[in-house]
Amino acid sequence: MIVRTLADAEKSARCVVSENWESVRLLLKGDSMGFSFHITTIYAGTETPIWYQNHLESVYCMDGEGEVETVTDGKIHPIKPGTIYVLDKHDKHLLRAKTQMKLACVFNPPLNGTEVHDENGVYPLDAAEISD
Ligand code: 9YT
Repeated sequence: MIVRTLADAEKSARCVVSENWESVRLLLKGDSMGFSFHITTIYAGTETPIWYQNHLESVYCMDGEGEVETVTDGKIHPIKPGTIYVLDKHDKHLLRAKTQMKLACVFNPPLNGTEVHDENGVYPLDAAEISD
């Protein structure tokens, strides 16, 4: 069994900080579960272009308010606590946080651990692994 706390993970290499967000990666590829699980904080007032060409992601909003715009059709999806959005088609999108948002995120395949977005909002498949 694996047992971890968010408080401990926040103080470790599992906490990855980017310009618009920070992601505490509680489960990763090294845990051999077939998915990774993260608690992500999106900073208020930010817009993040994302296009997970190599991953599927489900995102459940626990706190805060924002929206997702899907780039192909310009559709705007409001996001608030209790909403899940699922990028089942590797959807290219813009994530806008009106207030700070707390999200629970699941990735398949699992992230290695150190991924940050490249210039297209993509996570590569060959990022360095975190396995502590
Ligand atoms: C919702 C989203 O994808 N935000 C970017 C960070 C990502 N969730 C992560 O790496 O935890």
